[in-house]
Formats: sequence, structure tokens, C-alpha cells
Amino acid sequence: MKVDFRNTEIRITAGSAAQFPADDRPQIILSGRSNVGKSSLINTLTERKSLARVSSSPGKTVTVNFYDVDGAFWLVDPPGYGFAKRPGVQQMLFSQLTDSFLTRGANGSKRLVLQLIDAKVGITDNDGIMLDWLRQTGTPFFIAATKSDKLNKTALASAMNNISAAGKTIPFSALTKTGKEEIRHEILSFTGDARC
Ligand SMILES: Nc1nc2c(ncn2[C@@H]2O[C@H](COP(=O)(O)OP(=O)(O)O)[C@@H](O)[C@H]2O)c(=O)[nH]1
Ligand SMILES: [Mg+2]
Repeated sequence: MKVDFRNTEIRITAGSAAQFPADDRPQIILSGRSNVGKSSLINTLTERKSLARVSSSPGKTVTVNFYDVDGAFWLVDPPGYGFAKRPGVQQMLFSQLTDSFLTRGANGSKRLVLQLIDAKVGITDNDGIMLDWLRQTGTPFFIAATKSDKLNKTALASAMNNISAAGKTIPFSALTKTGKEEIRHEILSFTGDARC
């Protein structure tokens, strides 16, 4: 089946794990700190201007959004982590949601984590914790180095060198669309669907 990334709709906004989809479609889980560019990446992959809300004040989202991509798989947008100013209760809810989400495997669906790392900021402490967790649990993942347009060629090469030591890394920019096709391809080789 050919997958049309543009045929994407938000189907579920979950405030608890009970609301997560129960079907066995593959789930592509976006992971990264708040403000890393998750919403922008969703909009770029789906060629939709405002499917996911791009935020100027990071850390607001405490729900898990499930995007149905052409009936083929779920693109999953959990809350971003590592936002220091998040109030204590929100921080707790956030980690509960994320933990139960990432560790839950009851429906047996395949899961691939797309770890977003800001190309300019590099691997933060929280990114490091997440990457360790992914390796320890044997969860399949690849990395998108976001906002790559902010770096010149030399700085980007150096950032790519550092980040890719942690795993397969695709440089990405929502501004220039660099990496869009590579990320789509990586997702589809995991889900087993034909290229769009
Ligand atoms: N220069 C540049 N800015 C970006 C890019 N992607 C996101 N941003 C900006 O980074 C901020 C956070 O983006 P958003 O997608 O809401 O991040 P999220 O919090 O991870 O969902 C916004 O101001 C975006 O305009 C990019 O590829 N290049
Ligand atoms: Mg967002």
C-alpha cells in the first residue's frame, strides 16, 4: 500500500493511557524536549501548515496526540520532556503519561521512536537519559537533528558527528524541508509500507 502522508488526521487527544488506541497499527513515537520542533516536524512530514500547533511558549502540552497517517500507522506526539519551568503537578502527569505510554505494549503493535535532538543545542542530559532508556530496552529508534538550518555547514557537520554517535541521525529542518523524505523513508521501512 502506498502511504499518503498528507492524508493525516488527529484522531485521539489522550489525557490517560486508557484512551490510547487499541488497534495493532505501528506507532511512531516522537520523543524530545519541549520546543525541540516536534509539532513543526509533524506539519512538515504531513505537508500540513497547522495540523500540529507550533508553540512559542514551550511545555504546555500534557496530552498525548495520536495522528492517523493514511490509515497505515499512528504518529504519536507525547508531551515534550525537560521543561524546567513546568509546575510540579504537570511534570508528574507528564512523566506518568510518557512512562505508561512508552512501556505499555499490550496491543502488540510495533513501536519506533523518532528521537528529536536540536542540532544547535546537542544532546542534553534528558536526551541522554532517553537514549540510555531506548538502548537498555532495545526499543528501535532513529534520531532527527532538528533546526539544522540554524547552523552553517561546518557547525552542522560537527553537530552531526556528535549526535550520530548515539544512533542513526538524519539532519532535519522544518524551514528548508531538509530531511523530510529521508524521515518518511525511515518510517516506511519500519512499518513495511511502500514509499509514498
Ligand atoms: N529555525 C527553525 N526553527 C524551528 C524549526 N522547527 C521549529 N522551529 C521553531 O522552534 C519553536 C518550537 O517549535 P515547535 O514545533 O512548536 O516545537 P515542539 O514544542 O517540540 O512541538 C517554534 O518557534 C518554531 O518556529 C526549524 O526547523 N528551524
Ligand atoms: Mg509541540
